[in-house]
Amino acid sequence: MIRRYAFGCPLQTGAVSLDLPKEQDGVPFLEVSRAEKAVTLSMALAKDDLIMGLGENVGPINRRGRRYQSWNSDEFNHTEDRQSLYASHNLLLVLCAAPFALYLDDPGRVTWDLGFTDADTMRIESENGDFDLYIITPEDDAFSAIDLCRQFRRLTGRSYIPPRWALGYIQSRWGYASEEDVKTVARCHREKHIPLDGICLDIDYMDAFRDFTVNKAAIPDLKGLCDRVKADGLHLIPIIDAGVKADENDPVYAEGLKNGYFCRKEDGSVFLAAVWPGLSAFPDFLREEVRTWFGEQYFAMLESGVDGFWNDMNEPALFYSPEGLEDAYGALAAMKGELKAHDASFKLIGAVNGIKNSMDDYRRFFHSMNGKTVRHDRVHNLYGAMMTKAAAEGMRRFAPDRRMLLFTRSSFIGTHRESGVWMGDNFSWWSHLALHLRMLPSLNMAGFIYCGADIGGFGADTEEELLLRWLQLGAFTPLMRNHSALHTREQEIYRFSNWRQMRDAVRVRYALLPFLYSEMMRAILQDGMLFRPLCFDYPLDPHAPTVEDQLMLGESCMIAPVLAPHAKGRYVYLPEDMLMVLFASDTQYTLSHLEKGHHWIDMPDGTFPLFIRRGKAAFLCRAEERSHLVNTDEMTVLGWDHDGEITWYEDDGITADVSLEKGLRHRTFPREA
Ligand code: MIG
Repeated sequence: MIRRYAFGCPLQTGAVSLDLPKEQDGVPFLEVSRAEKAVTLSMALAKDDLIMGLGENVGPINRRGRRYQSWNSDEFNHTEDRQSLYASHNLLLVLCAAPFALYLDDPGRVTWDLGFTDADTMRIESENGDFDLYIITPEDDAFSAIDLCRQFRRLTGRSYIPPRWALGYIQSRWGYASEEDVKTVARCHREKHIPLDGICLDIDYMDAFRDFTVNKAAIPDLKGLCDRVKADGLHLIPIIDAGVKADENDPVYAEGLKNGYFCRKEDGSVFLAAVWPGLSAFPDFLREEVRTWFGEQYFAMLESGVDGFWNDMNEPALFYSPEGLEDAYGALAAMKGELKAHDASFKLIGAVNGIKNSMDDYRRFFHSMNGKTVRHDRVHNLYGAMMTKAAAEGMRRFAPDRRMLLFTRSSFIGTHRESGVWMGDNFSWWSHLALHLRMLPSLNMAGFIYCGADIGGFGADTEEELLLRWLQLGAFTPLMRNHSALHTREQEIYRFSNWRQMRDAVRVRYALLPFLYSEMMRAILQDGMLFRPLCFDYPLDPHAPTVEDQLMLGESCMIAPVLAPHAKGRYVYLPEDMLMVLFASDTQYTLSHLEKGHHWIDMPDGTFPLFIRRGKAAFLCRAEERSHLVNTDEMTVLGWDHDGEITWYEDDGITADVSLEKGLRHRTFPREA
């Protein structure tokens, strides 16, 4: 059951796709209070109530005891205390005696105090005070959390469906700049027989970081390169940034300027801020005509043969505005000679650091929404979502029948219908490997099924063992991309001495690919989740809510990867009897029948487990070096006590029009002893 409550004049975000009538009664469960514009919703929490959701954020799966802020941020420092990352997914699940979910459809700043200030109280505050609040209550007692998420998806629409090849391994690095770089990556994977399906181009492919340009000196013929890459069974995925270089010789800028497509300041002039290309203008993606126009800019590269894009810097990230820079210089000048030793460095650094992604700048420019002028900060969290909508709609117009790969850094609810997400700039830290695991279910709750983190870690220098363990988690995530930052250690698999074990993790992924694709598609087409916390599936198991380092995967499986250095194994909790498949490679693995309960499990370096619930099954196919070569002609069924009937989903992996019924396949196997 879903009910809508309107507060003030809700801004139309497009997040929700069901048109529900406004309730006239008071909001259930929550106490409502107002202070000026702001609205606060609060509720008393009982000791064991669990709070989950909020999509892309740091912290535990059970978010109880913490605070968060919906404010899309270009934040490369994903430390434990971060209250915001790049996205705002205002879905919260309150799993208490009368479980419910709430969705706050508000594009401005929202703070979530989930038992932080007062352990027994939850307080949610909307700064705008104008929003639609949706309250979802269970329709089904047995699986209430899963059911709440399913209803949320019915409210907000079906999740994005990537092409099947997007489940292949993707290699990326900030720094690949030329045709030579692309060829080298392809060749080195080939030489060591490391499976690969895609190569990402980061900003270095552009001409001076200008959107929709290609540096001709480094890539003289993009179409020729795409053709060659395609003939090798690979796909190119270039990046696009939100800001458009303010240069009248740039056709995108000139056209946007002529048509009034950029965000403006109060005095009517175009708002400019520095990002990678230098001073740039920001398309007003909140307007439909601007989205249509920007979406068309993707066409030329699509014509050259690229099969997808990633959208970046769309919070939007702002290095500084000319005004902000002036203010900082002014502040520094005023400090000259005046600073006292004990606070000098703080004040100096503060004045300079403050120019980046500054609130002053976010208040300096305006959008036009349905003919009304709206200051950016009121709708900040929609910006990346609307850029990505522009790209998704453009690609759909370009090739209506074909699926394309798209993933974005910034998002809002609704983006899950158009695109995948990657989790942004993590570090090569073991703690971020664990963070990757914990963010998967909360992103899935919010509808983002096609997602993943930068494998190996983006910032800082990766270590061989960390990359290996990360690949062993990434082997199960829909987006499996190795990506790293400029100036960090190069982390392509082939550079490491234990590349064989890393390759074997990727080969396991390819052997599982038809199974994983099937599980992902069934989750998407049934408004379900691919990754779930254990307590979703075992609501009566008192230990399940405490498990933050294992996940249910699809209908049949559980994962429990190694997340610590030097570990030769780990403790795993089995909520029921399971078959453990301990992979050393796609063809070498051991099977163990394990009973419900706690187990220490040896998982030496090159090995990693997949657990299959008793009575259910998974299957392996023959691994190949490209995903399109992996087929279901032969499969090895893995299971314990299953009935020998395998049902899976399969399609051509590229046609946009899909249906669960048409895709379901069955095969019978002799029952194992
Ligand atoms: O300011 O394009 O998160 O994946 O490599 C950094 C360069 C801009 C941030 C993205 C990262 C990408 C990087 N970008």
